[in-house]
Amino acid sequence: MSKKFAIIFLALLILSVVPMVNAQDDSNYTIAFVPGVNPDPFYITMASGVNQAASDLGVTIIQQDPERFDVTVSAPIIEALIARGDIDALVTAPNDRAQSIPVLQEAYDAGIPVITVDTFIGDGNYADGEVTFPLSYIGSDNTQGGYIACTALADALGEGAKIYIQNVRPGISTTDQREDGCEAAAADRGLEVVRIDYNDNSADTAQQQTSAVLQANPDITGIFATNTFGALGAGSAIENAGLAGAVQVALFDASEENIGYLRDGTVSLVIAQKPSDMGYLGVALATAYLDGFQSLPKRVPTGYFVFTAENVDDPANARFIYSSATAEAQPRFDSSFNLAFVPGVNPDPFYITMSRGVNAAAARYGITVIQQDPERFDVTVSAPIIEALVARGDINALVTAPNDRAQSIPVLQEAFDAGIPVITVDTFIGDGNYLDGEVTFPLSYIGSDNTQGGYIACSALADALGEGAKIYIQNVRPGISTTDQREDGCEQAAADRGLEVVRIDYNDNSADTAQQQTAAVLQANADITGVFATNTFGALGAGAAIQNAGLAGAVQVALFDASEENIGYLRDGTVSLVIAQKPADMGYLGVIGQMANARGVTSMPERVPTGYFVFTSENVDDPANARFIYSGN
Ligand code: T6T
Repeated sequence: MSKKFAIIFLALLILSVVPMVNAQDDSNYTIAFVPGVNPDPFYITMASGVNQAASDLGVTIIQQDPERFDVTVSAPIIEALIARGDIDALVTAPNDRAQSIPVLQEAYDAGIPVITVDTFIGDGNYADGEVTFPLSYIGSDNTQGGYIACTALADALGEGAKIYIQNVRPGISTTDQREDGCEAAAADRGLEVVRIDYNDNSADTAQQQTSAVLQANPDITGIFATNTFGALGAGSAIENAGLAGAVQVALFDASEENIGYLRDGTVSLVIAQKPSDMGYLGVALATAYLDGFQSLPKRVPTGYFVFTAENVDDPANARFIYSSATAEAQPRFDSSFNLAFVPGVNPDPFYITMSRGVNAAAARYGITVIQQDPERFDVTVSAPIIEALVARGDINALVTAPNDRAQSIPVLQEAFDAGIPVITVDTFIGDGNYLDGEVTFPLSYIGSDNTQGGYIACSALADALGEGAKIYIQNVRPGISTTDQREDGCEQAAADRGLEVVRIDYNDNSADTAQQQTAAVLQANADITGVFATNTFGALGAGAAIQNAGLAGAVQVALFDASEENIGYLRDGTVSLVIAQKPADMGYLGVIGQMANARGVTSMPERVPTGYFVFTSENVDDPANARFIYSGN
């Protein structure tokens, strides 16, 4: 790297190590938590997660409980919270997917960000569905839950069996979907759903309804109860009718009573949701948003544990049983918790910015960050660094950007095998699908959708240049997950829009090399009118080459990464587009994921896409967008 580039990056590196102002100083946020109803073991357990996250992150919770699962009860509670004027965010389980919209819209319009937990409003698709103002919907995949329950009944009863569904009330997103899931399983497995009753969330009503139906239909051999209260009532009815074992029963929600029905043989299956995870992640993501790190996943599915007679007494599974009292928060983490952070390389404005997010989240938790920077984006440099960290024996978690999707696997496996949970940020290993892909041991992959990023860049070139234009791609090195995908995305856009990719060069992450290559290609191919550079260093070199050749404006250039230099090229007209990733968000959410995991949360999403901001000459000087320019402070 030339002296000029080195000085620039060194300056940025120095800025980044300036001690972070503890994010907690001026932001002990007040977060309102409004469950669906209480007392309810499900929401009582959720509150344990809410309170633990609040303690870990240093925020204040105001919990207000509706006494009935009813929007006419919860709406006034939320309106009163809005009227207080001191609520920074709202975490709530809306009682009705349609009727709860107005009051939550009111909160949003009052400047209170909303996260829904357990239930959702609209169609639950907050990315581009009926309702999009909530930040995230964190909860079970309830259709899947109903399907699991009634598949289990089918396994026990066989095709042709007759079953009965005990549900709550139409309009509740969760129990509506459980009913749908059960009916889908019944259709797939040849069960007949004889009747569905709605108990309005009353165990007494559920018991009376179930007794009457079993009396009137002795050929019903299976029952599915879609939530705690229906389960409580159905279980009592089965017990009172002396039908334990004669009727197979699948219950939703692992309250202590429902677990008791499993232990005494009254029911055969209890599906546990993870309400504590919902609560913890709801508060953690709300805090991230309020801290300015706003790339929250619009949907966080929180998974299940399925209890049977065989596994109900295993102590390892006790943590999935709902509690009848909200647990006291465990003591906060402290500086003895060592989180290792290994960027892809430094100095690099992208990773310098990422460390800002890492340090902000770590300051909230009061933990220690041990940052070790590879001096080259190269696994032969980063692997020994990670090995040395593993050898220390005191690293509790690792957040890193692997340099190579294949060659970085062994050292990260070594960390995992040593008991160090791994989260990858920016880049991934294997195919990046940590749920059921080539490599699944990392907890999560948090980073841009890079294929989309490359597509955006070269679609913009196509918009400016038109069909038939010839373009050049400045890339880094094959094997880097992110830049490989950006190249793929650009080539897809070129194919869709009739651009010709004349040449692709690889600069090995050197701005000097990128500059020499770009200058040579532009000299040899006067008909190239578009350039796409896939990362900071390629952008820096390509921009310099365009400037030196006096081609600013004559050649359309799309750059990845919003370093100060690349923004400068946009401002002086050298380039036409700069795509900003959100590295600080990646860093912050990487720490959240690790600390949630350390608290026993098992629902961190395996994939968290962090989005983009696309700079053009029209929006680059808007102060509201300055936060997307890479900087260490
Ligand atoms: O099943 C849970 C929850 O998921 C549902 O939305 C409402 O009922 C419960 O709270 C259990 O009572």
